[in-house]
Amino acid sequence: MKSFRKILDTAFNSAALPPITAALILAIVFTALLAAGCGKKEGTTTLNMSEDAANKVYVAPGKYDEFYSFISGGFSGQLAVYGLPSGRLFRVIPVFSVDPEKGWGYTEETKPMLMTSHGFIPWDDSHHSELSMTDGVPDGRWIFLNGNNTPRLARIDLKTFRTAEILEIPNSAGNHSSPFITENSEYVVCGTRFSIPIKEPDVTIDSYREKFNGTISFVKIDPQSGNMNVDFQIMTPPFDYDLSHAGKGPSHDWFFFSCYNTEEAYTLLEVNASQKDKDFIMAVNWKKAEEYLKQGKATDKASDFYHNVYDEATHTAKSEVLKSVKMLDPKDCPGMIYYIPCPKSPHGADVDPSGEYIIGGGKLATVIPVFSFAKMLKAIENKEFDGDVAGIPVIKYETALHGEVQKPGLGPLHTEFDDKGFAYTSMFVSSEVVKWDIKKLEVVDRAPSFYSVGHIMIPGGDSKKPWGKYLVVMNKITKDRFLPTGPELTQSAQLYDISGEKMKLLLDFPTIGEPHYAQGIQADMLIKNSVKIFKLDENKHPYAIKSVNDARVERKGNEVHVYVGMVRSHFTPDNIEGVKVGDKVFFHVTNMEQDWDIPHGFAVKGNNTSEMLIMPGETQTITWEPQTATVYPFYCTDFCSALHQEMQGYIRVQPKDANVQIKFQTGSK
Ligand code: RUQ
Ligand code: CUA
Repeated sequence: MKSFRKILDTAFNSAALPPITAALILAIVFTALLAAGCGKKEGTTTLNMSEDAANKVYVAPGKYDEFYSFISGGFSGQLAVYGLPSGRLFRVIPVFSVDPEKGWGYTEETKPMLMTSHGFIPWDDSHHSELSMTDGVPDGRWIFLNGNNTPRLARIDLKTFRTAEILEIPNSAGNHSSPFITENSEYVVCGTRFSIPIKEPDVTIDSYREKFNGTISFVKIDPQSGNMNVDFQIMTPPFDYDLSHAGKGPSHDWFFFSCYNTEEAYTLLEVNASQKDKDFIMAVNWKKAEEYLKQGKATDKASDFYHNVYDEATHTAKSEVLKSVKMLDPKDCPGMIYYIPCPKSPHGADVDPSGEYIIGGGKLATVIPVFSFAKMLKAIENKEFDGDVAGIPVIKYETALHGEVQKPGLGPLHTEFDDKGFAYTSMFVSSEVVKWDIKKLEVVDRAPSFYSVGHIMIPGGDSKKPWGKYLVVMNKITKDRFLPTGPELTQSAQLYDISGEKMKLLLDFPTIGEPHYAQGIQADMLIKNSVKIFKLDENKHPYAIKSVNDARVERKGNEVHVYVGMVRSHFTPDNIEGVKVGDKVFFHVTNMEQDWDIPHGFAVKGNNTSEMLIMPGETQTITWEPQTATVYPFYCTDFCSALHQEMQGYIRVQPKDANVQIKFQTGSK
């Protein structure tokens, strides 16, 4: 490891190197690091581990973890829920994905959640999660997740741990700088990674500089229901907007976005977007934007996009198609946006708990720049600008700078904070976490990560009040850390104890999908609100049954609607006849239980969707188009009682031209 760091130090200290050479060296050395197993030294782990570590992550059987953590699933499109400090996986929440384990995206009720202007899209790439906040502190109501590929924003309800809402983001591509939130959950932002042609769709790619634009969307959150709508968008120069964070305290009115590719390259970005010494942090005064919106400065931009909401009263999602958004152009809105130069291709744009310091994580930078919000305001007041980009003033680097952390390591990516005035920055290339003093800008500790850390997370670590006890490190490469599982190894995270002066590695744990960013919250805050059952009385699903006496089968043309009731351990009805090939069968299944943790499952032989998993008091529907005349079994898929294996039934399907009547029964009825 050391020797690689030396090579890199040399590479970066030779300031004479043109930027392209530095970028190339970086790439070459990184490749070498990978080839060398990321420079792992035997015994490094054991050095850090101790009995103490085992004790610290041990959660005795039957005991609860202290924190929930929500780790994004990257290209799995899901969000996974783990306990800390144990690292135990509790639940995988399907968000932008189908999930046959739960029937998500297969049942008629959940299919609309995955509708977009491009049709039904059962996949996305989810990088960042963000908890809702009150007074700058996670409040445990909702968690938001971004979808990169087909730009979407999701809200997950933390009472049910289910996706409650998905909003497509128009005029965007690669919704990456998302879903960061303001102190009182006024807005969640969505910044586009790819700039795209917005004014006219069909243009040549080489007209990028003239015809492409970025957008930043401000999605308003209803304080009661959590419902999301695109309040306004801001059209920006064609850069790549990477990450962001809202201000807090004194900087409450502002949002900070990192951007790379200020070179405005549209090909071979690896080289062409690494030319400049500095890119930008974009500071947006969203209060000003709101004023301009009120003054009617926005134009209506026609845009088709989907808004999907899951209603827990009907247990059903509905889609609506929206047609237009309000677009603000910075040219008409002086004082709304400023650029601050930031070395070099920044990823993280992180605001410390006091709201005074803004930290840029320049992937290719050799320092960590720390900006001062107060100085930024002064610089704006005194018009200390270095020209402008498309009318947006560029603040002079030094005038907004609090200072730089020197020689922090290589490839600073992302910074989180503890409750004692320290910042922690992940270093992708040198594969470590660096702890530093925010005021003094001095590195006080460093700990290796295994390997190539991306984001890090301290529960509450991007809020006003971090719980500065644990640090989760999310790695890009696991190499030799786990049992081999073929060409692809498990993804993983690591847990560090940060309660003392030195960071201590406690645990490696595997994760679902590729973990990018995560959030953590004290478990007590969620436990008390967790829903145990849905009240059957309050079930407003149009095909729900409240009593087994209402269980029935009805034919409507070639549709057969089966109203099924489930109670341990039988279906009502469990014998059904009178269905024909060519029919479309709708199983509307109500779980009539009113006990916690008693879902029932439902599956029928040969059905080419998935099972359903129905929570107590809930109704779900699956469709089935039988192809062959015979008798088909169906059964409960979730072990619900000693007689779960008896929870089964038959449905008879006859030839297309058979002259049959619907018949159904349970027992001798
Ligand atoms: S990112 S290191 Cu797309 Cu925030 Cu993953
Ligand atoms: Cu119901 Cu198993």
